[in-house]
Amino acid sequence: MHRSAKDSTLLRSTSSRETELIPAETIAAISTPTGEGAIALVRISGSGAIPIADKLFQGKGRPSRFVSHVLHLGEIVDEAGRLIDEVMMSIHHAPSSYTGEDLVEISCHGGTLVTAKVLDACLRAGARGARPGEFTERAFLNGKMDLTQAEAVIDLIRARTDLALRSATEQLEGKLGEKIRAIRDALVSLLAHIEASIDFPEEGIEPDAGEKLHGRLYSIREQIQALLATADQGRILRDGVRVVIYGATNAGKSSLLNRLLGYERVIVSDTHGTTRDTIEETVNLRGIPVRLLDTAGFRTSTSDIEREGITRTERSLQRADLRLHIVDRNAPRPAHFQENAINGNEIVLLNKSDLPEHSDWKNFKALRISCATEDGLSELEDEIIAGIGKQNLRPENTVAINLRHRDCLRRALEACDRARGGMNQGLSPEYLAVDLNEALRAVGEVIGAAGVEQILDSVFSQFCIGK
Ligand SMILES: Nc1nc2c(ncn2[C@@H]2O[C@H](COP(=O)(O)OP(=O)(O)OP(=O)(O)O)[C@@H](O)[C@H]2O)c(=O)[nH]1
Ligand SMILES: [Mg+2]
Repeated sequence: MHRSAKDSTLLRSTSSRETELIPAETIAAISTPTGEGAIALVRISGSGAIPIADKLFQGKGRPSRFVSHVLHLGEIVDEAGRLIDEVMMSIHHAPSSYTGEDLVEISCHGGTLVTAKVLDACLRAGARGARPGEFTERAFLNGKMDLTQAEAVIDLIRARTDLALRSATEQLEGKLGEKIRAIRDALVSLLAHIEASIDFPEEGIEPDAGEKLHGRLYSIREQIQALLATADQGRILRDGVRVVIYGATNAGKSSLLNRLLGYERVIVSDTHGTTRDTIEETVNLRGIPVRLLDTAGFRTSTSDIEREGITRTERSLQRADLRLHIVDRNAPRPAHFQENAINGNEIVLLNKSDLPEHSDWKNFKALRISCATEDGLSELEDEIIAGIGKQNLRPENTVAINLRHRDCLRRALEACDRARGGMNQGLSPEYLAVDLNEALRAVGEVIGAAGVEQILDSVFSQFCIGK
């Protein structure tokens, strides 16, 4: 199995200078993004990491004699002893390292070629290139973190707002894992009770004990449901809310996108039909990542390109979390405008409040804004936040499950419900035990405690190499 971190297969080192054997499962990768930077980090992990460091590093002392977690200045040399780069190196002895294995970190100069050469030297000395997420995967396999914490590493890297970052940090600290473990413990103790009644059938389940079991199952169900309710928030923090700006041509959609972004991203002009494609940008609105979409304006058009643009607008609207319907209050009410179409996830905006209002809009209840003077934009932000808030967003609650967690927890909930139904029908405890075991397995999958193999690939393949 490729993922056995403790694989004892040995490869002969390709180095001509030393003939030491390096474990095949020692991995190396560049952990910083590609491109030029002041420094880049190359990491080596596995039981061969320190012997490899000994081969490559020239400085005061050998890495194998370094104190753990201390930086040392030196040079990385190739097989022929030629200088590749001047670096800082630290070694981290197992198990006190990120991966839980011996880990070597080399900070070299950030050029693309230099970094590639340092990595190449590590590979020639016996390491193999790491797969995406393999360092974190090893941390998980070595018990340094549970699966929710490993996933939080991805969320942390991808977080675009403070709130998303706080949520990821708390998950990394193990907040979600704690809640899952509490549910598991409750399930285990409930199962123990039921299994006992299977082993000692003559004692049966007393009626009042039956009541208690019911209560306990109910409370487990509540806890699972409370976590499931955070799924929307999880999706919003990870992916952002989709807010689609739409309306007639020339209403000021692109002007609004530019205003909310704070810079001139899209072309604005008084020609009708300026924007023909959907344009997406993410803004941070009070901690919530908002994916703003500017769209092609509605009008009857003879141009194929514009019609395609309008089809795209309609498609975006179907997938919108919130719609901003913007109209020009200086112009007559457009043909497509229907008051009764206004629903919960739509905000109507009368734009160009700096200009006189057309009689069609007299007494019309809507937020009046001006992209020219920025009038009403802060009220608009309030309304957007309120609109998003309706969809289960509670910024004070930072535990937020992802899609994988949701799938596991839904299965757990279904199994609990089957067990509850079974209890009501007075089924024998064996049947209840089957359902509760299934719930236990599904809950365990969230933290990677059960059925690990099939979920690991999907989790770690989302990482970048070197993480
Ligand atoms: N006076 C005034 N003019 C505005 C305001 N907002 C936008 N405009 C002008 O209205 C015209 C159209 O603005 P855009 O933002 O390009 O409108 P749009 O809805 O994106 O138009 P299309 O891309 O053609 O569908 C431009 O000349 C803007 O300068 C406003 O609040 N007040
Ligand atoms: Mg436009």
